[in-house]
Amino acid sequence: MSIPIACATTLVLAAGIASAAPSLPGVGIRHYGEFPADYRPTTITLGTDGSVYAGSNDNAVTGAFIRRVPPGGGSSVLFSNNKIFDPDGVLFDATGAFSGVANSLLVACSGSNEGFGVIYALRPDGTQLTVAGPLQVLNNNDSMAFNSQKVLYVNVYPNERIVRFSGQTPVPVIALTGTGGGSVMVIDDLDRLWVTCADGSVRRYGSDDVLQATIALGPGADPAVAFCPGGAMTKGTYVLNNQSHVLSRIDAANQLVPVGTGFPQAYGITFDAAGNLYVAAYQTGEVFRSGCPADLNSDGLIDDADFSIFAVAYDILDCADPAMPALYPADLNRDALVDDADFGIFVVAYNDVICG
Ligand SMILES: [Ca+2]
Ligand SMILES: [Ca+2]
Ligand SMILES: [Ca+2]
Ligand SMILES: [Ca+2]
Repeated sequence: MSIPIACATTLVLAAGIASAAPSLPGVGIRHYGEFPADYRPTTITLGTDGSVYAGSNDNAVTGAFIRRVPPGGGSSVLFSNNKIFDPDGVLFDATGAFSGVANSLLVACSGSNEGFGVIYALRPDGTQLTVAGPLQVLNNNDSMAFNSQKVLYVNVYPNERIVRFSGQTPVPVIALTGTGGGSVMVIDDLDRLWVTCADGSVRRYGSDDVLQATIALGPGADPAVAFCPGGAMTKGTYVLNNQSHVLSRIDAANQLVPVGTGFPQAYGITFDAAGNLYVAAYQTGEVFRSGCPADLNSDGLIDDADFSIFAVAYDILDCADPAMPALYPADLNRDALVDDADFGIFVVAYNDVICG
């Protein structure tokens, strides 16, 4: 009987390795759902009910359906009733501030004419209306974000511009000339706008649209950004380096504080209101979600392998000790010590066995 059990264990471990699971020490991260392998999620956004919507970089001339991973995770389901051409950018419009339709999904796309862009809204039933464009000032627009006043900003990559809507009129407000153009954009709780650029940097602009900081990650970093409001993970703006596959928080001094490793190539990253992280892998469509902190080796199981890692760290105690494993996975309450407080958290999670 031991042979089948051993085989089953090996298969589970092999599957974990094959998916190149990311690691988020002290927080945990696990498989949550998946889009089709060829979906190429480029932006993701969360619905009020917890659905994960993704824009697709499927540039088929016939268009692509917008899909969502349902609340609680699992395989994606169709959302849009019709195919949409070049639907890279998605942003949930919970209040209907931009679309006029509560709980609608904004979709930023190329127009049917070369050099133009359009923003659609998908109603909760998946039907579609045009909200802006087609306009040259929105040329092939993609990443979108709301500020605290629910004013919409849109990245217009080919124009090397970020556009802000004044009512329904798009007005260019930030020039990204010389950066290679913007990619992923997010607005934090202070209405500061963060945009990743093709030159491998993250640029931060104040609510007055003035450049405040340029954080260079390297020419090949191809980064993505997201803002965490606090809670399950420390509040702040996070950047994923798609060359090193390291996720870092950007601290108040604009320094990168690494928090996770082994991430897949991804541009669709976001946080929910409780500070949980969602990541959609660009190449595979796999969706990861943070959580399951006692899974110290990030294999989806909570077992004796994790306890062994915990026991070693508990004996070392101080995260400043060079012997402590990198990124301190056993410091579950993130206070720089591995002690009885962490053990209390570990024991509760250990009883769950499988990351739920
Ligand atoms: Ca595209
Ligand atoms: Ca596009
Ligand atoms: Ca584990
Ligand atoms: Ca601790």
